[in-house]
Amino acid sequence: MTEAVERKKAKKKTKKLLPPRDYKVILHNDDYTPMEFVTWILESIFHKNTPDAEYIMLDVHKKGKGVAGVYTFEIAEQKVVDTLEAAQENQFPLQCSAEPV
Ligand code: TYC
Repeated sequence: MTEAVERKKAKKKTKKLLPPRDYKVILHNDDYTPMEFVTWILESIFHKNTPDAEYIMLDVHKKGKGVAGVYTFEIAEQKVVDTLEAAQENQFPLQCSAEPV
């Protein structure tokens, strides 16, 4: 076996560490979820004050979707679950998702 092949075989594979990625939590518009409920979700789950919550809700209503907040993967995932659970409990079709920034 050539020296080059030996070295390649022996070389320890080191996993490249990438910086942690942030995730946007996206709220999606629909025709049935009440505006007050979306505002309440933004206040209670995303810790927005009332004017910010109302602004984001109206932006989603007008544009189809919008960012509720930016978090680490685990926190973003939990916010999506909490939002979908609250919507289901209240029988609203509100949709929420997460995507990398
Ligand atoms: N479009 C809804 C209505 O008119 C309000 C709404 C806003 C629904 C934002 C979902 O993510 C949403 N009642």
